[in-house]
Amino acid sequence: MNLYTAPIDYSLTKSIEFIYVGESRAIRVRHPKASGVISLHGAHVLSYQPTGEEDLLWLSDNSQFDGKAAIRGGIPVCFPWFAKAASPSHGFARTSEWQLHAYQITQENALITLQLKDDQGTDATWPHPFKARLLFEVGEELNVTLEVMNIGGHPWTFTGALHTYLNIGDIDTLSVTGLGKTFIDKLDENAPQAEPETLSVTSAIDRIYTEPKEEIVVHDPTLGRDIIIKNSGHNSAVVWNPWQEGAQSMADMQDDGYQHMLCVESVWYAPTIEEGKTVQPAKTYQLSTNISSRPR
Ligand code: TA6
Repeated sequence: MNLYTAPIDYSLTKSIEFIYVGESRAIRVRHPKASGVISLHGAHVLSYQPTGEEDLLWLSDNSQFDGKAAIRGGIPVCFPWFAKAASPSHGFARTSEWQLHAYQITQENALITLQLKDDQGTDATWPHPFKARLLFEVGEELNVTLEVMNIGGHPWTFTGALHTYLNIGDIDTLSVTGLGKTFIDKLDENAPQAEPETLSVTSAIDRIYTEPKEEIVVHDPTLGRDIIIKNSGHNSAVVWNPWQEGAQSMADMQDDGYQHMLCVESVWYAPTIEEGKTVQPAKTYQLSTNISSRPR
Protein backbone atom coordinates (compact mmCIF):
# COMPACT_ATOMS: atom_id res chain seq x y z
CA MET A 1 0.00 0.00 0.00
CA ASN A 2 1.44 3.38 -0.97
CA LEU A 3 0.36 5.81 1.74
CA TYR A 4 1.89 8.75 -0.08
CA THR A 5 -0.21 8.45 -3.23
CA ALA A 6 -3.52 7.91 -1.38
CA PRO A 7 -5.90 10.75 -2.39
CA ILE A 8 -6.46 13.65 0.00
CA ASP A 9 -9.74 13.52 1.88
CA TYR A 10 -9.36 16.91 3.58
CA SER A 11 -6.41 19.30 3.97
CA LEU A 12 -5.70 20.89 7.33
CA THR A 13 -2.73 22.85 5.99
CA LYS A 14 -0.57 22.63 2.88
CA SER A 15 1.42 19.83 4.48
CA ILE A 16 -1.03 18.10 6.86
CA GLU A 17 -3.90 16.22 5.31
CA PHE A 18 -6.48 13.56 6.08
CA ILE A 19 -6.42 10.49 3.87
CA TYR A 20 -8.24 7.17 3.94
CA VAL A 21 -6.29 4.01 4.60
CA GLY A 22 -8.84 1.30 3.93
CA GLU A 23 -11.85 2.10 6.11
CA SER A 24 -9.89 4.31 8.54
CA ARG A 25 -8.96 7.94 8.40
CA ALA A 26 -5.32 8.80 8.82
CA ILE A 27 -3.27 11.99 8.93
CA ARG A 28 -0.42 12.39 6.49
CA VAL A 29 2.35 14.87 7.18
CA ARG A 30 4.91 16.12 4.68
CA HIS A 31 7.77 18.09 6.17
CA PRO A 32 11.01 19.05 4.37
CA LYS A 33 12.88 16.77 6.78
CA ALA A 34 10.57 13.73 6.73
CA SER A 35 7.08 12.44 6.01
CA GLY A 36 4.81 10.37 8.20
CA VAL A 37 1.32 8.90 8.50
CA ILE A 38 -0.71 8.18 11.62
CA SER A 39 -4.09 6.42 11.66
CA LEU A 40 -6.90 7.63 13.90
CA HIS A 41 -7.71 3.94 14.37
CA GLY A 42 -5.49 3.11 17.32
CA ALA A 43 -3.36 6.30 17.09
CA HIS A 44 -1.25 3.91 15.09
CA VAL A 45 1.85 5.33 13.39
CA LEU A 46 1.92 3.74 9.91
CA SER A 47 4.96 5.36 8.36
CA TYR A 48 7.98 7.51 9.11
CA GLN A 49 10.20 8.27 6.15
CA PRO A 50 13.13 10.67 6.45
CA THR A 51 13.43 12.57 3.17
CA GLY A 52 15.37 10.54 0.59
CA GLU A 53 15.36 7.37 2.68
CA GLU A 54 13.36 4.16 2.94
CA ASP A 55 10.69 4.00 5.59
CA LEU A 56 12.02 3.23 9.06
CA LEU A 57 8.80 1.38 9.86
CA TRP A 58 7.55 -1.89 8.43
CA LEU A 59 3.84 -2.16 7.61
CA SER A 60 2.15 -5.38 6.55
CA ASP A 61 0.40 -5.32 3.17
CA ASN A 62 -1.92 -7.97 4.59
CA SER A 63 -3.24 -5.72 7.39
CA GLN A 64 -7.01 -5.50 7.25
CA PHE A 65 -7.39 -1.70 7.58
CA ASP A 66 -11.08 -2.28 8.26
CA GLY A 67 -11.28 0.19 11.14
CA LYS A 68 -11.85 -2.69 13.57
CA ALA A 69 -8.92 -5.11 13.70
CA ALA A 70 -5.52 -4.12 15.05
CA ILE A 71 -3.09 -3.07 12.32
CA ARG A 72 0.01 -5.25 11.77
CA GLY A 73 3.17 -3.15 11.55
CA GLY A 74 3.97 0.52 12.20
CA ILE A 75 3.75 1.41 15.89
CA PRO A 76 0.79 -0.17 17.70
CA VAL A 77 -0.08 1.58 20.98
CA CYS A 78 -0.52 -1.03 23.70
CA PHE A 79 -2.54 0.35 26.62
CA PRO A 80 -3.78 -0.16 29.33
CA TRP A 81 -1.96 -3.46 29.25
CA PHE A 82 0.84 -5.14 27.39
CA ALA A 83 0.47 -8.59 25.75
CA LYS A 84 -2.15 -10.96 27.12
CA ALA A 85 -2.39 -9.58 30.68
CA ALA A 86 -6.13 -9.25 29.85
CA SER A 87 -8.30 -9.40 26.76
CA PRO A 88 -8.04 -8.09 24.06
CA SER A 89 -4.34 -8.73 23.52
CA HIS A 90 -2.29 -5.53 24.07
CA GLY A 91 -5.29 -3.56 25.40
CA PHE A 92 -8.04 -1.62 23.67
CA ALA A 93 -6.11 1.56 22.71
CA ARG A 94 -4.89 0.11 19.40
CA THR A 95 -8.42 -0.70 18.23
CA SER A 96 -10.08 2.47 19.55
CA GLU A 97 -10.97 5.50 17.46
CA TRP A 98 -8.79 8.46 18.55
CA GLN A 99 -9.54 12.13 17.89
CA LEU A 100 -7.27 14.82 16.50
CA HIS A 101 -6.43 17.10 19.45
CA ALA A 102 -3.79 19.49 18.02
CA TYR A 103 -1.32 20.01 15.21
CA GLN A 104 1.62 22.29 14.63
CA ILE A 105 4.34 22.76 12.04
CA THR A 106 7.70 24.40 12.67
CA GLN A 107 10.96 24.51 10.72
CA GLU A 108 12.19 21.57 12.77
CA ASN A 109 9.22 19.22 12.70
CA ALA A 110 5.50 18.58 12.47
CA LEU A 111 3.61 17.57 15.60
CA ILE A 112 0.26 15.80 15.58
CA THR A 113 -1.49 15.04 18.88
CA LEU A 114 -4.32 12.51 19.07
CA GLN A 115 -6.51 11.92 22.09
CA LEU A 116 -8.59 9.12 23.58
CA LYS A 117 -10.83 9.37 26.63
CA ASP A 118 -12.53 6.70 28.66
CA ASP A 119 -16.13 5.91 27.70
CA GLN A 120 -18.68 3.19 28.37
CA GLY A 121 -16.83 0.79 26.08
CA THR A 122 -13.43 1.20 27.76
CA ASP A 123 -15.09 1.22 31.18
CA ALA A 124 -16.54 -2.23 30.53
CA THR A 125 -13.06 -3.78 30.11
CA TRP A 126 -11.00 -1.45 32.35
CA PRO A 127 -13.09 0.60 34.80
CA HIS A 128 -10.78 3.60 35.27
CA PRO A 129 -11.23 7.23 34.20
CA PHE A 130 -8.35 8.23 31.91
CA LYS A 131 -7.28 10.52 29.15
CA ALA A 132 -4.55 9.39 26.75
CA ARG A 133 -2.63 11.41 24.20
CA LEU A 134 -0.34 10.21 21.46
CA LEU A 135 2.25 12.76 20.33
CA PHE A 136 3.61 12.08 16.84
CA GLU A 137 6.58 14.29 16.02
CA VAL A 138 8.02 14.03 12.54
CA GLY A 139 11.37 15.68 11.80
CA GLU A 140 14.97 14.59 11.40
CA GLU A 141 14.06 12.06 14.08
CA LEU A 142 10.76 10.43 14.95
CA ASN A 143 9.44 11.05 18.45
CA VAL A 144 6.41 9.16 19.66
CA THR A 145 5.04 9.66 23.17
CA LEU A 146 2.10 7.99 24.84
CA GLU A 147 0.88 10.25 27.65
CA VAL A 148 -1.70 8.83 30.02
CA MET A 149 -3.55 10.85 32.65
CA ASN A 150 -5.57 9.69 35.62
CA ILE A 151 -8.69 11.88 35.61
CA GLY A 152 -10.44 9.89 38.35
CA GLY A 153 -10.29 10.02 42.13
CA HIS A 154 -8.35 6.79 42.75
CA PRO A 155 -4.91 5.57 41.69
CA TRP A 156 -4.77 2.98 38.91
CA THR A 157 -2.05 0.84 37.37
CA PHE A 158 -1.25 0.02 33.77
CA THR A 159 1.30 -1.74 31.58
CA GLY A 160 1.89 -0.80 27.95
CA ALA A 161 4.11 -0.44 24.94
CA LEU A 162 4.99 1.42 21.81
CA HIS A 163 5.28 -1.78 19.81
CA THR A 164 7.55 -0.54 16.98
CA TYR A 165 7.96 -2.71 13.85
CA LEU A 166 11.24 -1.62 12.21
CA ASN A 167 11.70 -1.95 8.47
CA ILE A 168 14.87 -3.93 7.83
CA GLY A 169 16.63 -5.19 4.69
CA ASP A 170 17.20 -8.80 5.68
CA ILE A 171 16.80 -10.45 9.09
CA ASP A 172 19.72 -12.79 8.27
CA THR A 173 22.27 -9.99 7.99
CA LEU A 174 21.08 -7.81 10.86
CA SER A 175 22.44 -7.44 14.38
CA VAL A 176 21.33 -5.51 17.46
CA THR A 177 23.39 -3.91 20.22
CA GLY A 178 22.41 -2.10 23.42
CA LEU A 179 19.81 -4.55 24.67
CA GLY A 180 21.68 -5.43 27.87
CA LYS A 181 22.16 -8.95 29.14
CA THR A 182 19.14 -9.71 31.29
CA PHE A 183 15.90 -10.84 29.74
CA ILE A 184 12.76 -12.86 30.20
CA ASP A 185 12.50 -15.28 27.30
CA LYS A 186 8.83 -15.89 26.48
CA LEU A 187 9.71 -18.78 24.17
CA ASP A 188 12.33 -20.53 26.31
CA GLU A 189 12.23 -20.20 30.10
CA ASN A 190 15.66 -21.81 30.36
CA ALA A 191 17.46 -19.61 27.85
CA PRO A 192 20.89 -18.65 29.19
CA GLN A 193 21.00 -15.05 30.42
CA ALA A 194 24.65 -14.31 29.66
CA GLU A 195 24.12 -13.58 25.98
CA PRO A 196 26.80 -11.97 23.85
CA GLU A 197 26.63 -8.16 23.60
CA THR A 198 25.45 -8.41 19.98
CA LEU A 199 22.17 -10.14 19.13
CA SER A 200 21.69 -11.89 15.81
CA VAL A 201 18.21 -13.23 15.08
CA THR A 202 18.23 -16.75 13.64
CA SER A 203 14.84 -18.09 14.81
CA ALA A 204 11.63 -16.86 16.45
CA ILE A 205 12.36 -14.42 19.26
CA ASP A 206 10.14 -12.92 21.97
CA ARG A 207 12.20 -11.42 24.78
CA ILE A 208 11.67 -8.78 27.41
CA TYR A 209 15.07 -7.16 28.03
CA THR A 210 14.93 -5.77 31.54
CA GLU A 211 18.09 -3.60 31.58
CA PRO A 212 18.40 -2.07 28.11
CA LYS A 213 21.03 0.59 27.42
CA GLU A 214 20.06 4.19 26.68
CA GLU A 215 20.65 3.57 22.99
CA ILE A 216 19.67 0.41 21.12
CA VAL A 217 21.14 0.13 17.63
CA VAL A 218 19.84 -2.09 14.84
CA HIS A 219 22.70 -2.58 12.37
CA ASP A 220 21.34 -3.20 8.89
CA PRO A 221 24.07 -3.77 6.28
CA THR A 222 21.52 -4.72 3.62
CA LEU A 223 19.83 -1.29 3.65
CA GLY A 224 23.19 0.31 4.52
CA ARG A 225 22.00 2.02 7.68
CA ASP A 226 21.82 1.81 11.44
CA ILE A 227 18.54 2.52 13.21
CA ILE A 228 18.96 4.11 16.62
CA ILE A 229 16.24 3.71 19.24
CA LYS A 230 16.17 5.78 22.42
CA ASN A 231 13.32 4.97 24.76
CA SER A 232 12.17 6.71 27.91
CA GLY A 233 9.56 6.14 30.61
CA HIS A 234 10.04 2.40 30.00
CA ASN A 235 11.32 -0.37 32.25
CA SER A 236 12.21 -2.80 29.46
CA ALA A 237 12.70 -3.28 25.73
CA VAL A 238 10.91 -6.11 23.95
CA VAL A 239 12.35 -7.75 20.85
CA TRP A 240 10.00 -9.82 18.73
CA ASN A 241 10.12 -11.63 15.40
CA PRO A 242 7.69 -14.52 14.73
CA TRP A 243 9.95 -16.18 12.13
CA GLN A 244 8.58 -18.16 9.20
CA GLU A 245 6.17 -20.47 11.01
CA GLY A 246 4.77 -17.60 13.07
CA ALA A 247 4.31 -15.40 9.99
CA GLN A 248 2.55 -18.24 8.15
CA SER A 249 0.12 -18.64 11.03
CA MET A 250 -0.87 -14.95 10.95
CA ALA A 251 -3.42 -13.94 8.32
CA ASP A 252 -2.30 -10.29 8.50
CA MET A 253 1.38 -10.96 7.77
CA GLN A 254 2.89 -12.08 4.46
CA ASP A 255 4.64 -15.46 4.78
CA ASP A 256 8.03 -13.84 4.16
CA GLY A 257 7.16 -10.69 6.17
CA TYR A 258 9.34 -11.81 9.07
CA GLN A 259 12.45 -11.34 6.89
CA HIS A 260 11.94 -7.60 6.70
CA MET A 261 10.78 -6.63 10.20
CA LEU A 262 12.00 -6.62 13.75
CA CYS A 263 10.01 -5.28 16.68
CA VAL A 264 12.07 -3.28 19.17
CA GLU A 265 9.57 -1.94 21.67
CA SER A 266 9.49 0.67 24.42
CA VAL A 267 7.64 -1.14 27.19
CA TRP A 268 6.42 -0.74 30.74
CA TYR A 269 6.29 -4.42 31.57
CA ALA A 270 4.83 -6.26 34.56
CA PRO A 271 3.40 -9.78 34.70
CA THR A 272 -0.02 -8.41 35.73
CA ILE A 273 -1.73 -5.04 35.28
CA GLU A 274 -1.96 -4.70 39.09
CA GLU A 275 1.85 -4.90 39.31
CA GLY A 276 2.21 -2.24 36.60
CA LYS A 277 2.98 1.47 36.81
CA THR A 278 0.80 3.39 39.28
CA VAL A 279 -0.69 6.70 38.17
CA GLN A 280 -2.13 8.85 40.97
CA PRO A 281 -5.23 11.05 40.46
CA ALA A 282 -4.51 14.18 38.35
CA LYS A 283 -1.07 12.81 37.40
CA THR A 284 0.24 11.92 33.96
CA TYR A 285 2.81 9.39 32.84
CA GLN A 286 4.78 9.37 29.59
CA LEU A 287 6.19 6.43 27.66
CA SER A 288 8.29 7.42 24.63
CA THR A 289 10.42 6.23 21.79
CA ASN A 290 12.81 8.20 19.61
CA ILE A 291 13.86 6.63 16.33
CA SER A 292 16.45 7.85 13.87
CA SER A 293 18.91 6.46 11.33
CA ARG A 294 22.40 7.02 10.04
CA PRO A 295 24.23 5.57 7.04
CA ARG A 296 26.62 2.72 7.81
O1 TA6 B 1 5.56 -7.75 21.97
C1 TA6 B 1 5.67 -9.08 21.59
C2 TA6 B 1 4.29 -9.71 21.55
O2 TA6 B 1 3.63 -9.55 22.78
C3 TA6 B 1 4.46 -11.18 21.12
O3 TA6 B 1 4.28 -12.08 22.19
C4 TA6 B 1 3.54 -11.36 19.94
O4 TA6 B 1 2.40 -12.03 20.20
C5 TA6 B 1 3.37 -9.93 19.46
O5 TA6 B 1 3.48 -9.08 20.55
C6 TA6 B 1 2.18 -9.58 18.58
O6 TA6 B 1 0.98 -9.57 19.26
P1 TA6 B 1 -0.38 -9.35 18.48
O7 TA6 B 1 -1.47 -9.36 19.53
O8 TA6 B 1 -0.29 -8.04 17.76
O9 TA6 B 1 -0.50 -10.49 17.51
